Amino acid sequence: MSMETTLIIVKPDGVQRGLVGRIVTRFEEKGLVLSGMKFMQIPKELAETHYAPHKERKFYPGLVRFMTSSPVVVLALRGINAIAICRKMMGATFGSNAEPGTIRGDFGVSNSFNLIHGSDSPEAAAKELELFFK
Ligand code: IDP
Ligand code: MG
Repeated sequence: MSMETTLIIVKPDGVQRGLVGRIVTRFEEKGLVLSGMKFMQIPKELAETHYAPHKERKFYPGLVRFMTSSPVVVLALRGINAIAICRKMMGATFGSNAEPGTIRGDFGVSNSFNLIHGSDSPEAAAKELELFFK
């Protein structure tokens, strides 16, 4: 177990649906420390770089279009095991099968519009934090 910082994005659907406060509250109540937060519209090039590991996937163009379509809220959250804790709190990728009690499980059924992004490893977190919080 180690002290980690992870990158979370409340995606365009989460902002449009007015879920930013409730999502941020869950992380704050868990005890993670908010160490960065900004409201922004992601430029196309940044979205492409952020999702570069999925470049060859069929859903990639649509994912980049979605992530750049309207503003998001980007968070840096710090705590012991923050990366795994946040992934657990987000729930499975697809809203349609995410467990109740998780963010994706409680607030949506869509598979592509799934409210939230969270870094999935220390390497990804370092890369993503550098991209969004230079
Ligand atoms: P994750 O967000 O749970 O880490 P990834 O597999 O890294 O899931 O996929 C990144 C994002 O791409 C997902 O959050 C979702 O928005 C989108 N995505 C993943 N798989 C599909 C798919 O099969 N169809 C449509 N969108 C997808
Ligand atoms: Mg991922």
